[in-house]
Amino acid sequence: MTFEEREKLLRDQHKTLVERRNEPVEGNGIYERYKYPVLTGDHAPLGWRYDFNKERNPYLMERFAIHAAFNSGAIKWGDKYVVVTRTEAADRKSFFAVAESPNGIDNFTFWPRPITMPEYGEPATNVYDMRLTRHEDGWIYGLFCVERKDHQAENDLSAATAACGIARTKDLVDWERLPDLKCKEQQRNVVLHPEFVDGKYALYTRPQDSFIETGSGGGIGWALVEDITNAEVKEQKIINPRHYHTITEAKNGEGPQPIKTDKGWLHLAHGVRYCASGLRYVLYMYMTALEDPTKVIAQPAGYFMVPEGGEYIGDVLNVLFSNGWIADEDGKVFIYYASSDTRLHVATSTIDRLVDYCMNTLPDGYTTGETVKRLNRLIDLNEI
Ligand code: M1P
Repeated sequence: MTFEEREKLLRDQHKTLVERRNEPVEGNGIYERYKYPVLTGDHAPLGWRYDFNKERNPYLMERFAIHAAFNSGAIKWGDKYVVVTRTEAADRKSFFAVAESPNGIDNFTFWPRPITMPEYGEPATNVYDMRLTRHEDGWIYGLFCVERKDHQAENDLSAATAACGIARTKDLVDWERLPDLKCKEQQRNVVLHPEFVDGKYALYTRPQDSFIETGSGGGIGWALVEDITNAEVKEQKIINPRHYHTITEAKNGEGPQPIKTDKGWLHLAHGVRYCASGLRYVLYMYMTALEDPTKVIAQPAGYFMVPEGGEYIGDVLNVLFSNGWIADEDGKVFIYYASSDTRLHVATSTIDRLVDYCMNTLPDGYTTGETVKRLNRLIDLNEI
């Protein structure tokens, strides 16, 4: 194949992938999944991966591999559906990149350049999982995990620390980096609540004893912060605890920023449990009270979404993770979830359906006996 033929093939294949129409798949009444992922590493612009100069790159070989595009923050941007992806290069480093779609379900195209996130303190080894919050103070905040080498354990090559990075922007291109969240524990999955609470910034936290293990960190926490430009967790309370023998036994973490509804705040989160094949990540939902966002008012038993089919397979098997969703003014909700740390998908629902799901699905009773009672209750209803 000549250079020119190969270039044409690459460009045709890329166009076909990016412009592929997505189709909903009939689901469980709560949400619809879609046939194709909305973003993969292959969606990255060809100009990020190839040098198209024939003299410099006579074999037209890939010069920079983009391996994956997955856990993504999401925001409505004018009439566009925008995600800020965790994009992973061949060297295992993640970086943030913005992609937009005209309809939220397909035709996602990356903006011309990845985000150049300013550093704070010791340069991050890795950054990922940005949660976007359009805050009532007028800024758009991106909170994300900042991973650095754990210098207390120099000889352990996998020893790392996790902190919450904070940055804000008005245009998703230029970001002002603020100091990392100060906290006694390590932190991942920190999310900024969109409104002030008691005149303070409010954070969903996830305290953890070490880089992987939450240990004594009992679940999703809540902390108020006076100054977001010098944010410090002084007090933290657990609002959504982990439980033995449930989907959250090993850990849990807040997903995207919560959505305000007239019945309460809708939350999407992930729960993690140990099993013979490792960790299993699934998504679940809960609601908190409008007047007190720390008070859980509904939480259906078990999971909301689990990996299905090809979603099980990827770099980290058996993982669904979500850190982005968009609620349209007409009540439609676009849930961006990633599978197995490899690719990004969308599922659609509505505020009404999600509230109905949360309010009318019975909560976990924590024993087999209670589960059978719940099932019998439904069977009884169908026999009336
Ligand atoms: O590999 C699965 C997930 O592991 C981490 O999630 P958590 O903080 O809950 O342990 C994150 O690295 C996340 O990006 C990843 O998808």
